[in-house]
Amino acid sequence: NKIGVIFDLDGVIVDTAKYHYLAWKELADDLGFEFTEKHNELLKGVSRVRSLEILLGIGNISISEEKKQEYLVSKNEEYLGYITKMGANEILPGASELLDALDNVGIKYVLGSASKNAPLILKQIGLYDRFAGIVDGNSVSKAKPDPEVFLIGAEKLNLTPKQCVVFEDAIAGIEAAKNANMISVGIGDENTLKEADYNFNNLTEVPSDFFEKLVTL
Ligand code: B16
Ligand code: MG
Repeated sequence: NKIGVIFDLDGVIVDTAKYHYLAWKELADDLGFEFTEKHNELLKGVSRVRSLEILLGIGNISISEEKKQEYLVSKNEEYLGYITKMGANEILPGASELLDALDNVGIKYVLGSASKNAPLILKQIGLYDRFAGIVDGNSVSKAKPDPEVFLIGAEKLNLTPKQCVVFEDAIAGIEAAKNANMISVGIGDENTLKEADYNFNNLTEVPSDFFEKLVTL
């Protein structure tokens, strides 16, 4: 009985949601409507294209496909301005320690993120080489809650879905893990992520014998 781990990126390893927020807010400002941090919650774990659609819905704005493409590019350029300034100090509490613990017991892990910028972010924070594989927004055709991203992750781990443990902060991500038939761990508010098999407020709370216990289940 072997297990492997699939980590979501934003909200689990780093908090890039705050940079997504700033970049989307810039666009909303230009378009002349208010975009709050509460609105931003709706974009967590959701693809870039879908995020734009939700944002435009909030502003009650309809625009051409061409304009949409333009906004997707400008938002990402703005976002990259923040991302390229990131460093290892932005790794969320408990993440490095958890990866160390997995390395020590020989449990492999891959990334399963909706972000097309995931490789860049991992390089910025110095964790890129640690992962056995990276599945990001460039490698999937269907967004979470579709299980595709995690199923490709299982292939990279050479494991069956039931042997995979997914760490996620978004409802759509927990749903995707369930749809993939994997063990799901919700990181963040327990009430929001109540569908998860296990819940922790953050990675520092994951007990040191967590994986050991899973293997013997
Ligand atoms: P990008 P995750 C997701 O990352 C973010 O939570 C979501 O807000 C974002 O829209 C999505 O990545 C796409 O990001 O614009 O960089 O391709 O949580 O799946 O790691
Ligand atoms: Mg996330």
